[in-house]
Amino acid sequence: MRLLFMGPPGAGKGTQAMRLSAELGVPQISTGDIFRHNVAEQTELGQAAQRFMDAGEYVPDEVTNEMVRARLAEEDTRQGFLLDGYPRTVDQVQTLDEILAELDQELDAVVVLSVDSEELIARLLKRAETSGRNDDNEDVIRHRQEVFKAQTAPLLQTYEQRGIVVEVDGLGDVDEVAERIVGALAAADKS
Ligand code: B4P
Repeated sequence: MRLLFMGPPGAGKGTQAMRLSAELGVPQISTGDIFRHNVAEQTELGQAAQRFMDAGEYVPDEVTNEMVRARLAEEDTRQGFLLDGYPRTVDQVQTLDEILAELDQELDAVVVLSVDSEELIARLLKRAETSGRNDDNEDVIRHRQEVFKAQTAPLLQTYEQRGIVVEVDGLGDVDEVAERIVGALAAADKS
């Protein structure tokens, strides 16, 4: 199973991807988590990413693409993977296509979580109380929503044209949304 999780910041990508990856027994690859880990460890990659993340901007494509290319070359992705938060730009979509072609792999589905913007902001402000993330404050949260609308939302069309989008309502409690995702993948004959 090779899946992408897409949706605006706060839609529940990370939350749901973690659950589904455990259920399916395939790795969750969250570009945000990998960046945060590198920032915490103060690696070169972390230093390259930090100022973009703190400002709510995307990390440059060259940096992000190389990181994903290296991760998808690892052995544990052979039976499948769940990409969470990648691709987010046109360039990343093209690079992912190239990487998968080189590996002779194809995506099975793109799970798109939709949630209205005020709920997104409320969720992220709630997370801000405990996360310690520099990008969880109201101004940056609002900016991240704008960046998503401008750069990532249009990419959905590309995957819609390929007929692999599975849209799921992300409102409701975490268990409810998880059930919806599994049901929607089954209905689309993707599980
Ligand atoms: P991410 O780590 O992907 O952060 P995010 O978009 O905010 O989503 P996240 O997965 O954390 O939140 P979720 O919706 O699960 O990216 C952070 C930064 O990294 C980006 O701004 C960028 O700088 C950089 N980056 C990452 N990928 C990149 C890429 N491909 N290219 C360039 N730069 C990149 O959950 C949010 C909150 O909602 C949580 O607190 C959760 O508990 C809560 N929640 C989830 N489901 C809920 C539900 N059903 N009900 C109530 N609350 C819920």
